Amino acid sequence: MKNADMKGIYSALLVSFDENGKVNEKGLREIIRHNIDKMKVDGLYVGGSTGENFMLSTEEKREIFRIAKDEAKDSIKLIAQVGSINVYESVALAQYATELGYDAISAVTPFYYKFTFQEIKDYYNTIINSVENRLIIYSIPALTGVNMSVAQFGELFENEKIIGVKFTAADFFLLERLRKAYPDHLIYAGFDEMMLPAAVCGIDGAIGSTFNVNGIRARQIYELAQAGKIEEALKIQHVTNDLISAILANGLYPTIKELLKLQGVDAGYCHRPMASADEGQKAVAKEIFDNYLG
Ligand code: NGF
Repeated sequence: MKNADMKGIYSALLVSFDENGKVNEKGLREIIRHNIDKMKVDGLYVGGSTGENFMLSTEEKREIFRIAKDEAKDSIKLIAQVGSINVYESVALAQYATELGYDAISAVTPFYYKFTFQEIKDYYNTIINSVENRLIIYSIPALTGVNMSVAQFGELFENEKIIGVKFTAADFFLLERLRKAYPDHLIYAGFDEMMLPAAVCGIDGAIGSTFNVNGIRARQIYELAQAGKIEEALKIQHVTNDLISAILANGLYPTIKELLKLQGVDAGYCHRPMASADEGQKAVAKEIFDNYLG
């Protein structure tokens, strides 16, 4: 397969902010080190939903790309999510990430306005044709409202620099159809709680928020599924989903940040308007940690 170097388990990187919403560089570096040294991920997806990216200024996005590359260097793969409904911002960020040496860029489907498929295609070709790099489509219909068909993915893949998709959806029929139609394109699972069924469909890797704290189990599920050991993989998916259910019920990103703090990582605050964990959520996070991660 082309681009096989990009296969694997990627944490969707969390970002540590201070109380005023500024990037906490020391904390961000600690989160990156935790992912590399403890979670043993193959790569990081920088600037995604988990990075609270869509609440940030262009300068802050650049700062995060710079810090992540500086901390990780070439030890793991790095994907920069540059998508924005301002395509000129996306181009500038794609150019910056490419200059920094990112292994690939990714862009969320443009959202909020109901863009036509031709507009979406123009967006992706404009971004990737502005750089010497490769691009992974970020498809997350539940948050963007953008649903693309097998044929439309194929039209985007006509550009050889568009090498795959981060598939954050529960539509396993579509996932199977994409796998069959485009065996040479990368497909990453985006929902951590559905990694096993996605792995059975033949994904090339996964990108997830919960891997920041549960990366070891994520790899086990992926590798066991690839080895055909589905029952063993399912047992680990069950524990993983007990953990993910508890995290989701307590608030996704605030809880993952608290779980990192319980391991000595300065994961900081969430970026307003997203609220950080209150005392009740912190207490529940401690229980979650003791039950599943301690
Ligand atoms: O957080 C979301 C939003 N999805 C992530 C992941 O797809 C996000 C997923 O890991 C991501 O990769 C990014 O930061 O851009 C979920 O948090 C997890 O499966 C729990 O539902 O839906």
